Amino acid sequence: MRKASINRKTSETAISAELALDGKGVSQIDTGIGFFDHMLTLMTKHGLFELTLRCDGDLEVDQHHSVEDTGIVLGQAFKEALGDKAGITRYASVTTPMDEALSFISVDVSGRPYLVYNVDGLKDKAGTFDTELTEEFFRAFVNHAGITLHINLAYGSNTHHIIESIFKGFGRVLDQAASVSGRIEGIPSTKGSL
Ligand SMILES: [Mn+2]
Repeated sequence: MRKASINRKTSETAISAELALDGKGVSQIDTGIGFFDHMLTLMTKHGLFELTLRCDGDLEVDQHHSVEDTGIVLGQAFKEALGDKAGITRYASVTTPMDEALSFISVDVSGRPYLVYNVDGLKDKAGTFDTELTEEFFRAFVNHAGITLHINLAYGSNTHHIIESIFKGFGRVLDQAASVSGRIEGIPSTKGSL
C-alpha cells in the first residue's frame, strides 16, 4: 500500500495527516472549516484514497494559514506516498460536471511544480469558507507535491457547485495519474527520473 504520514507544526498551525493512495475513499477530516472538510472528503472519496487529517489552526486570525498549510501537508504526503513513481500513469485529464458547473483538470506528475488556475465568478464565501483560498490550497499542494496542475473552469454559476466540481476532479485526476499500469516499466520519463 502506498501511503505516508506527515506531522507539521508551526506557530500558526498543527497538522497531522495519514494518506493512502490505494484505498476505498474513506476519510476522517477535521480542519475546523466545515466547507473545506466537505471538499477534502469529496476529494478523498472520488480519488479512492484514504485520508485521516486534523488541522488545529489560527482560525481566530482567518482561514488562510489552515488552508494553505493543509495544502502543504497533503502535497508532501502525496509525493512521499508515490515514492520513486515507478510504473505510474503520470498524465491524466478529467472533466467533472456538478449540476450546472463543469471543470477541466489536467495533471502531470512531473517533479516540477506549476499551477494554472482559471476560475472566475466565485462569490467570496461558501459557508464560512473564504473561496479565494481555493487557489492557495492548490498552489501549496502543487509546490510541495512537485506536480504540474491545470484547473480550468468551463462554466458554472453556483459557488458551492463550482468548487465541488474542482475538488472532485482533483481527486479523480490524481488517482488516475498515480495509478500503476502493468505496461509501464520503471520511471515513466525518457530522462529516467521524475
Ligand atoms: Mn456539496
